[in-house]
Amino acid sequence: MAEPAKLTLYSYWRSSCSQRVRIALNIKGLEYEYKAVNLLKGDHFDPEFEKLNPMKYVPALVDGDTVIGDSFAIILYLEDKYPQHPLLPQDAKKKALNLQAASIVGSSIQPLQNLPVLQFIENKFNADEKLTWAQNHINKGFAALEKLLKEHAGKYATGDEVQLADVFLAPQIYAGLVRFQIDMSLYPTLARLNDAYNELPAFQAALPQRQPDAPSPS
Ligand SMILES: N[C@@H](CCC(=O)N[C@@H](CS)C(=O)NCC(=O)O)C(=O)O
Repeated sequence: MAEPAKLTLYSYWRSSCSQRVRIALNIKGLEYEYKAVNLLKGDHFDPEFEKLNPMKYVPALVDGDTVIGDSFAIILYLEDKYPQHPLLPQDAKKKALNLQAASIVGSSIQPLQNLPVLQFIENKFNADEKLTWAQNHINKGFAALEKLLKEHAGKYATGDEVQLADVFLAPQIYAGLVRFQIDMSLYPTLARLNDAYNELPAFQAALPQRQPDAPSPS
């Protein structure tokens, strides 16, 4: 019998978009080969990598002859192809809530604090402006997520099961805390969820500092 094709994830240790996919793969118990793409060295501009992700972003996933270069698309693909430990509920309303929360992170927070945007602001203004810019957009998104989820959250964002919203939230909260000094006491629901994520092996194994390309602690 043919060996099942091995999954390969092109990732950068500190990329929150890659972290989402690492969490989803871990939750679904899928083994994968980790290929590091060093964003600081510009590996993502290599023409060979561009064949995997035409936007020249991480992550990219290769599964046999399937190549996907976007974390949302990758996670929805994994959900269809590997339905174990589903990340989207059957209930239409709860599913929409998960998609909404994921979209707030993926469309209204992360793109505004992506590396080239921050580099542009730092070059045009200074490092303080860069931080203020990132904090404004993260706080706007977190305030919306706090309002949206506080009525629905159980142990996790939309109930007592880990779902898509959690997969997107955890890396963004991590980045907010570690890279952008966000005061999470303003968002008690999100802060509580973050404590719950920190207890889960699938989330722990996906943390930036646990990745093979993370710099060793000094
Ligand atoms: N919508 C894309 C966004 C991907 C993205 O912005 N990736 C960032 C890291 S989280 C990146 O590669 N940044 C490097 C750059 O823009 O030069 C996704 O969800 O995969």
